[in-house]
Amino acid sequence: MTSTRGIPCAPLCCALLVGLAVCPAANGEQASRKGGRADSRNALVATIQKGKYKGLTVRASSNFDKERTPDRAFDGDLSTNWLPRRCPCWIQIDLGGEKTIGKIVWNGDRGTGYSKRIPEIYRFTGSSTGKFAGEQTVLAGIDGNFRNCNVAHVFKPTKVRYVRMEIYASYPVPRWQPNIDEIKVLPPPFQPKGQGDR
Ligand SMILES: [Ca+2]
Repeated sequence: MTSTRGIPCAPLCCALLVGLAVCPAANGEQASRKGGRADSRNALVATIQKGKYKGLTVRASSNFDKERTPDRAFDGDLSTNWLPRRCPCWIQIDLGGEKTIGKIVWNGDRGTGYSKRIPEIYRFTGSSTGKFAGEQTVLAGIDGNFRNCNVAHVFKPTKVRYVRMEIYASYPVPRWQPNIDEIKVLPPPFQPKGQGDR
């Protein structure tokens, strides 16, 4: 099912299901099939080489070349980035164990040649198994981001091991690959009043 612009309707499904934890239509395997095939020259599984996530594993639907592998979206360096081959696409991190998270911040571009390729429709989902086959929880996302390349999402504290960003369409051209410099997966920024008192 597609919209009149040819954009997968999965995000709309999610929007309509706000409040429900699981959105099977947003599973990563679907994004993987549409997002492209593996390139044998460039590994789709990478280990983060520096920063606070050093040593953790990242997977992605594709990457454009060996200079912009998926680990570079988590290396703490805004001058390095992940660039997939096309959109829709996805990238996910394995936190190494279940963590309680409540905030995600992403940066899209630092003025490279891809500065006009903004994630327009995207979701962050979390999973304890890494399957992303329907068990995942929708954490945050936007339908219709036309200008922001630095976005912070705060959501209900959720325990997950794997966090995935699924990008369904870019702006201004839905199929153009977006450029992702950094994704930060963070603990809840505050404790809801009263929680833990009993
Ligand atoms: Ca980076």
